[in-house]
Amino acid sequence: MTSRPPMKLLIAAPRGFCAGVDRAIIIVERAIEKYGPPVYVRHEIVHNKYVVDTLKAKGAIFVEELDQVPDGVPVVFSAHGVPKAVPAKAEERGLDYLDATCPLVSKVHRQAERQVQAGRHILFIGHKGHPEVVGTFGQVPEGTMTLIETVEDAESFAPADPDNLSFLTQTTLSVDDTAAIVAALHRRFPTIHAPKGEDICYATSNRQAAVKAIASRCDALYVIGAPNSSNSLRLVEVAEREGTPARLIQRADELDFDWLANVRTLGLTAGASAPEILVREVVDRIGSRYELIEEQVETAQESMSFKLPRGLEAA
Ligand code: 0JX
Ligand code: SF4
Repeated sequence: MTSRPPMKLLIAAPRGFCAGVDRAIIIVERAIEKYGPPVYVRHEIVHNKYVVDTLKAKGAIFVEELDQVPDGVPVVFSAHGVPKAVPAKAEERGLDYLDATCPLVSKVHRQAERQVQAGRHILFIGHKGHPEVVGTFGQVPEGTMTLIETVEDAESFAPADPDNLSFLTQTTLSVDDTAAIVAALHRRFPTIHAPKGEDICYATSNRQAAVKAIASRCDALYVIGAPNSSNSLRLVEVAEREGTPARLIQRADELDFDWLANVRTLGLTAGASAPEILVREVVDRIGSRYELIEEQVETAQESMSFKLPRGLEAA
């Protein structure tokens, strides 16, 4: 038997599921128990194929728009949030709907409404086309919110009333990029109204900080997550900015052992929508080729949990 070469594996913590993802998945599972299958889900409940496939096997049907949900069946809205028009339409059609929007995303929705009520124009820092951005824009009347994606956008924005602005952000952004955009906004518009707390959520910042803590010790780093998962993509960027080559993979079958040829220390983390079972799958697959020396590097402890919607609490 040939001996396996050694490899040090630094596993970041916190990683993987956040409280909003846990809650969203439980909502779909409980809805299936309560109503019986099928339960429709508008958009991937979280951006992870394994999670979606597992729920499909239990009786969930995933669609992109409410129009695709037949009359008389329950529908769940994804963790990323929806424009106001979506629950309004569901009500109009008499559909039973359950909102799995993360409470931290809903908090941003409410702040957006409040800023509009206060008569301020909102600069929303986020990524164009992302469902959370679409959902947050859908909380306020058209023309009251402008998307800012980059420092350049912040530098070139020409407001009608520079003294009547506020900004809000998507929850899953790069902490560092956002700080640079916010700094540009504060410099250009000293009276701009800032959100009370951070809009970037605890899970996003903790996962980025954990990657930062290990990246410089690693020759390469894998992030387990989906290509449409904003928070997972940000983790790849964090590692790369520390000078560590990093890749996003969904599952163990995407591991590239050629890429690992000269790697002595590998970093590993998982986005907020990636289940721990996939971390174990990846570790086991790497372990089939290398003698692994695993080290978990914990930079924060998380204890956040969110209440379930009424009617779905455990019996
Ligand atoms: O693309 P995102 O990071 O916003 O979503 P994902 O990967 O499904 O993560 C969990 C849901 C996050 C909502 O804020
Ligand atoms: Fe909520 Fe943050 Fe998780 Fe998004 S990443 S679901 S905002 S806790």
